[in-house]
Amino acid sequence: MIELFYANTPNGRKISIMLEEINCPYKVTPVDISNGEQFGEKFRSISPFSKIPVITDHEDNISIFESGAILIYLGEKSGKFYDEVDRVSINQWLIAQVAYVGPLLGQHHQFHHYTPGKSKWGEERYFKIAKTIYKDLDERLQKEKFLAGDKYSIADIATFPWIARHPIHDIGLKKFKNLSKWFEKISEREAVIKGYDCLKKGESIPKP
Ligand SMILES: N[C@@H](CCC(=O)N[C@@H](CS)C(=O)NCC(=O)O)C(=O)O
Repeated sequence: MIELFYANTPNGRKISIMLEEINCPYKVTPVDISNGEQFGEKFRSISPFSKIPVITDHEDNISIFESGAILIYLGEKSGKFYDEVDRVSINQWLIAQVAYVGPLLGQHHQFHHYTPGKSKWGEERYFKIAKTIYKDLDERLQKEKFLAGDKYSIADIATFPWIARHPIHDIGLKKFKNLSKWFEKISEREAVIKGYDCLKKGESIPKP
């Protein structure tokens, strides 16, 4: 049994989607990050930077923080979506997501969506970067079916919930034909639909 410490954010959803994809029994423990629950002593003992997601694998008595490390752990444990022969490619696209795509789109959320008018510089800078990310992902998906190649992998699972925030990006996902097609294809997967709404609140994936 895996316990997932979760909030319904892109980083949280990466893991609920993966757990559904590998058909792993799991329990969701919500962490109310808008009310500071992540700073509690007990949670910090498994999450030194006070961030979700974290998992505790009660079978192996281990807790793991950082979404990329969790996806690798679950990929290795299940033998799914992290094929050994494709690992160099999967690792590149996974690390690009956790180190670049996620954090930079996150800044775009902050300046453009949550605090408009606060910093023109920040709004312009991260809007431009967000558009470049869409363009670069679109170019990659023109060449390959999925980010790491011809197979759906943890790199796609990591990137998908960030693109699912497209309505607040204000870029127009539809304009990016390949990215949009990739997004729609993944949106249709049963595990993705279930994992996206793992709190069973009726949250649905926004269409392009
Ligand atoms: N690099 C981390 C980032 C995790 C992260 O930023 N989590 C956010 C929610 S999406 C969080 O817990 N924020 C609470 C806070 O910053 O206080 C990962 O990929 O797991």
